[in-house]
Amino acid sequence: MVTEVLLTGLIIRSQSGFFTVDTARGRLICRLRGKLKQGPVRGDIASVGDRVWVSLQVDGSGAIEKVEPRLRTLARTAPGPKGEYQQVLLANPDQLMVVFACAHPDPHLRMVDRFLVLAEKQRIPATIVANKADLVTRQHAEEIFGHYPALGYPVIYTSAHTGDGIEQLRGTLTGQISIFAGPSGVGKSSLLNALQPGLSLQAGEVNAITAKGRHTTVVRELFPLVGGGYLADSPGIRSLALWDTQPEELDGYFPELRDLVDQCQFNDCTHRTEPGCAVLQAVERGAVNTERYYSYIRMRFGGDD
Ligand SMILES: Nc1nc2c(ncn2[C@@H]2O[C@H](COP(=O)(O)OP(=O)(O)OP(=O)(O)O)[C@@H](O)[C@H]2O)c(=O)[nH]1
Ligand SMILES: [Mg+2]
Ligand SMILES: [Zn+2]
Repeated sequence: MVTEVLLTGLIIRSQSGFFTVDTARGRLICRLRGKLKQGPVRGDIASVGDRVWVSLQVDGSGAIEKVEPRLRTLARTAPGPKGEYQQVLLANPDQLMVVFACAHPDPHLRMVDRFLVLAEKQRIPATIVANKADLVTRQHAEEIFGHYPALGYPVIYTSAHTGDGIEQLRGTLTGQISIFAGPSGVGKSSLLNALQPGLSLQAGEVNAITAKGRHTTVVRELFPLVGGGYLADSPGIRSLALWDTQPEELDGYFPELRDLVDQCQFNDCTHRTEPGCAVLQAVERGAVNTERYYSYIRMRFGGDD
């Protein structure tokens, strides 16, 4: 009887059914064992960021025998032919780096807040990267992003051009599995390159795929960082729909509202016109940021972003 040698590893690349797995014995190109594909498939079985067990094959490749349960998942639930399907954007991210530019393009705070809600929903810690800080004064940048740290979202002001803030960014990324997400043109790939020259060339291979006419981002590759940890780039996202979020859930995804809503006079309060609304009172006395309040209302009741 042959005892199989099993290695643990991390999927760092996925392409057309082939997975590159980082193991203690180097990188292995692996395929998924057929047995893993049996049964009803409700989502991606293996994806970049998954921790897996791999058996060595005689030809030097590997076979993925087992996928560890995910600690967290950056995913979207999409309607599919056989019901809902969980499309994994990145498995096991430690943090979501929400990248926006201080200018060019001007930051769209409703969109920043959508990313933060997505992070809250999936229980992924989020940090805001305010890039292109060279284009505005620090005071102006802080007028835009200054209210976020108090909500639990650190802000790192960076410039991929001058190098400002890059060391701080590097410190936050080291040892973690992180992903850059944000609109197009804000400098995600430039930051990657500023952090580790050469990476952004490869990052050009990252694809956006189209599902049901909407663009979404699937991470195809995690880049190992020299100081430890991994970083994923992603193509710019034009709009961020929160497919499977119920309006009432939103209260829980705004840290500054979470505890307030219980104090509203009516327990079905919509926080728009009701008397005795603790949220409106907090907005009036300046305890809740007006922009954040409007983001909440837009997300809950719709309206143009
Ligand atoms: N002034 C200034 N320009 C920057 C900075 N970072 C990036 N840029 C410029 O902004 C443009 C877009 O940069 P990218 O790195 O391609 O932006 P991206 O976020 O990767 O865009 P997508 O891949 O389309 O999502 C390029 O012309 C960069 O040179 C910065 O810190 N300051
Ligand atoms: Mg890019
Ligand atoms: Zn209320």
